[in-house]
Amino acid sequence: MKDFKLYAITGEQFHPGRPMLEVMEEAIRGGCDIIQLRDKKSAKRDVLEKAKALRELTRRYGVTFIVNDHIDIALAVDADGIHLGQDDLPLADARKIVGNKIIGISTHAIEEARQAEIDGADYIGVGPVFPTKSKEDVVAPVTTAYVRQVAQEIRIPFVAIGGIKLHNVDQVLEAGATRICAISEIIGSSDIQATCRSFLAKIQAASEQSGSRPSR
Ligand code: TZP
Ligand code: MG
Repeated sequence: MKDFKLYAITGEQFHPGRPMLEVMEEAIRGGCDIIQLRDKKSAKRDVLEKAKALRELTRRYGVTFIVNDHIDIALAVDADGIHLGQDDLPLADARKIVGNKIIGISTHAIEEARQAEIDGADYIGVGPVFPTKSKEDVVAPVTTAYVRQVAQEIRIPFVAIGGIKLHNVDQVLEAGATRICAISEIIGSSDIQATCRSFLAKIQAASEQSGSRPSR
């Protein structure tokens, strides 16, 4: 898959009165290079319409587009991939349906990360790193200790998620994350582009730091 640095997920509760498409375009203009449609509330046909619109937007900007949960919608709009949780369709079965599209898997413990890697996930989500209100039935925070463990052991791309804000992202980067995902901090921002650029500057600075550290 095309690599990425900053991952934004939709969450319309964070921008009341502002159209989702406009908000996600701001995130892209700020430098987000992967976008996920995550909508647990709307009727399926409405999710489909949003997916069509986001597909058009992301294609225009050359940004990767992922659909959460709905494999059929991902196929219908020719999204680049799907994102699945531990309780969704198993990866091996999803792979039979989506072929070589991207499959991302949420993980909350190293055993889940190892399994996702063995099963052929294209990337994994690692979180929630910190407490978050953006997800219902969320598991306890995995802390930066889990981020560190994944960074040391897992070879496929991973993205840290959950409660990540500009004020705490440095801890996540210090633990070894090189890709960051956020919902509320990005799309709930009054200046989405500036927030994205600040995240990217921190990601870039951390990568230069780790590159200049003498290797043992
Ligand atoms: N999966 C793990 S935490 C989370 C998801 C979808 C929510 C992240 O949202 P926020 O607002 O960045 O904490
Ligand atoms: Mg799911």
